Amino acid sequence: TPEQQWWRKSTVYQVYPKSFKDTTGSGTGDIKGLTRKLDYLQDLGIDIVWLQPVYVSPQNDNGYDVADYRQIDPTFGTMEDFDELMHELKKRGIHLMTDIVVNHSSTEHPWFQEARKSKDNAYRNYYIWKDAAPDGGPPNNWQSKFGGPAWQWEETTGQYFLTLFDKTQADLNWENEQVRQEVAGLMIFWAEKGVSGFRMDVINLISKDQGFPEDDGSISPGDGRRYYTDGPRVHEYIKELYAKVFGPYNLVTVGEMSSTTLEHCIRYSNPEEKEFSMTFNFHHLKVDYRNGQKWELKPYDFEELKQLFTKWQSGMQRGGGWNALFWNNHDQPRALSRFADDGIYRVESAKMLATTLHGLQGTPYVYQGEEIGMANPKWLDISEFNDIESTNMFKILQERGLSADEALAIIRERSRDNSRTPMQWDETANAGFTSGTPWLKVDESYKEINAKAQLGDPTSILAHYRKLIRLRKQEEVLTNGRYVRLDEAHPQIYAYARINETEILVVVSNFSGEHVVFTAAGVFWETVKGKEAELLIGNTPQAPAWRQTVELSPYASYMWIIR
Ligand code: TEU
Repeated sequence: TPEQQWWRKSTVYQVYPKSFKDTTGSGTGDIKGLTRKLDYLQDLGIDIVWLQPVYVSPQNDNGYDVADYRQIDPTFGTMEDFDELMHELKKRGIHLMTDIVVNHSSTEHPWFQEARKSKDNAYRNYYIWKDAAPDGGPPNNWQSKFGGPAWQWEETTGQYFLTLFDKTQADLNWENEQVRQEVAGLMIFWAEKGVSGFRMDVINLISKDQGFPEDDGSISPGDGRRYYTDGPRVHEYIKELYAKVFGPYNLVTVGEMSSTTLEHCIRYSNPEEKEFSMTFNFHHLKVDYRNGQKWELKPYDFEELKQLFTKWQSGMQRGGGWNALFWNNHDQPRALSRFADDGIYRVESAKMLATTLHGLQGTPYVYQGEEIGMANPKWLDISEFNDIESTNMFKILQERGLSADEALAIIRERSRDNSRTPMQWDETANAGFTSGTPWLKVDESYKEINAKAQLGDPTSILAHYRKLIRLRKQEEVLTNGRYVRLDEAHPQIYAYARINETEILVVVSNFSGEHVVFTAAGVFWETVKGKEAELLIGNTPQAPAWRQTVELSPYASYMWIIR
């Protein structure tokens, strides 16, 4: 029912706590820092905060290596700080969505510390252990997503254990009913504390083909993902979590689906399936991967981008699924630098990308800094980077024969650090993020790109996001309008409509630095010609009048509604 699905009109703000706001001078963000900034988020008008992991962790993967699922890591503060955050959020009518990372745990988790002691330890089968291959090597040729083999040798018991990510992130064995009970228990712990929902990390990887077959290299050597992505029992496991936790606590849940399919995402997010509220998929963020490989560059394919948006909008509507809409997150370079212009047309570009995304069907996610137009830092030395994936790949790319400069050029484009530079609050030292030395350099742009400079400015990127978030609540057609693509493979323009019984909403965006002309196709124009169109939001001082041909200046973007 609409009340149960309140989050279909919501906007989620993603907080990467390590880089959000530091109140202790440690150089690392903390929970108190987020609490201090809730008025800023309330002013923006967001409904849900997605707080990324703040649990006990050795921080090898910035908190996605959890060593205690029920304790706050001292780096981020205390459980009292968390309770204060909950209280302050509730006062402002803002919901909290926490991050649940249960495809794997840290090897420092007590479960793993026990499991590694002996083959008959009570916790042994919380993880995935295999004997060495006859040659003594790993059980199969699967590669980790961070580079290198996906198996680690454990000396004491003489077996390998599976690590799809970092070698200190041991995959949990979901075949083991005890593991599933533990996961339900830890989620209930946080649900009892009052969280309104969860983001579930790579949750579509939890069911592995129990034969652990050798990969045939048809995607890339040792890829292996077909043997654990959207696996045999994944929907069964999620339905179990729904029955035990999501349903009883009426939670809003989003699954991060790595390398997934439209068909599975319909099953994961159609309410009748009783699995997730919505899903993240990443296909639109691979249109600049040469040969589908993250670490091979190519200019992004604009037509492919528009086809993917169209496939997922139309497909999920037909199937009754629900998209989590996003350009940015902590694993991706900033979209402003990647798909538009972070130079002279930075402001128009940021607004254009925002309008283009927020006009679609789904729940939009705003990643910290996106709302003020933060862009990729332009670092020149590998020592400035910090992320485990980037530092691993810098070595691996050179082992593949690239020079250090060639490898660095790729890292600069693709590193997850691009989106992890500290939030730029104001023009004071370290952008007001910390009074200490930031764990990752603050980008030089903070003197002119910061929240304070935009708060009172109605022409700012921040004001544009505030307005889009409000429109989602005001305009029903943004929630239930049927999606129709309007541009026929135009090289610079993306245009679409959202149509319901009473209104037609139109979004036209110029993804280029050129002046272009959009012409609404005959059939569509037949349905709207002669009707008044009201401009809901634009990114230029004057918007062109609504007619069949519309001139667009560089990165111009308009949303009209015909009632
Ligand atoms: O990301 C999983 C995932 O899909 C990423 O590894 C993504 O494939 C890659 O970064 C893009 O090339 C989640 C978290 O968002 C990420 O921060 C963690 O590192 C990862 O899982 C392991 O927990």
